[in-house]
Amino acid sequence: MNSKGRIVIKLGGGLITNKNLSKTINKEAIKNVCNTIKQLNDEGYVLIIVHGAGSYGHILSKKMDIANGINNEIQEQQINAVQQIRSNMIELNNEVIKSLKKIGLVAIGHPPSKWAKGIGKDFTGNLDIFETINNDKIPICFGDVVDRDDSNKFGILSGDDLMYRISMEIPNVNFTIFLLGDVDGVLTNPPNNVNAKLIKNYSKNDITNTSHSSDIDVTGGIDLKLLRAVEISKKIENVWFLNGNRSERIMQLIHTGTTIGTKILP
Ligand code: IP8
Repeated sequence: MNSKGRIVIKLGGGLITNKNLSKTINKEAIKNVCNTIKQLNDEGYVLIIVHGAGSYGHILSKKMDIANGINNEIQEQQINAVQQIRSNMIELNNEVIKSLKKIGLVAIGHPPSKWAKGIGKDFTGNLDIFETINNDKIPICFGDVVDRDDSNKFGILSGDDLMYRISMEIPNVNFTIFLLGDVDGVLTNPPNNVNAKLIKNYSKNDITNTSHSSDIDVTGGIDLKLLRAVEISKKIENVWFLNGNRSERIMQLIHTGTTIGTKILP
């Protein structure tokens, strides 16, 4: 492990897809963020990538009530939907891997449905796959439908829970970064509110009037992200929410320790 340490970065589903329209990808955003990842990799940082599901996962999960586990009345449709969502997620993951490959980076996808069980931050599964010793193969995983050992049979493991466990358990993480799609960081009000202002330092007791669009999002939206991020910040000094469309801010943060965005405090 080199002295620069690791960066754990989540490409939010709202950044890499259009969340409202089923299976619509934002290739330009993926390309830009991959270029930044390349720069970081060239500078010797070891990266771990997590990504969200956006419209490749949340819409069908919502429609088929996947988060609440098996429902005998619609069991058959649900089982088909689970297969469909898992395959959608691998497709989205492959788009990110392909985009990295185009610029000379090798990323290895680790679909959680194949190695993780259970939902929430106490899911089980061997996290050693993320503990790469150099930066020539970047591990990448994503929020997914996973099996559960209880009567629910399946459920949704969010990329935010993966961010938490990876940041807490893999050694030498110096930065944990959540990239958002359309905002500069955590805001005081939903982004469409004219009074919305950027919160530069967020800690647990800060009140935000977040807009968790539960009609689309089947995990916890910004609320779950914030909860996990605060927990991560107890261990990792640099936990940030940034605008994923402003790659220069990611570089500025890594180089100077600060930028426009929200720093999460314990
Ligand atoms: O977007 C959700 O992951 P997230 C995964 O990281 C699915 O919360 C399949 C909806």
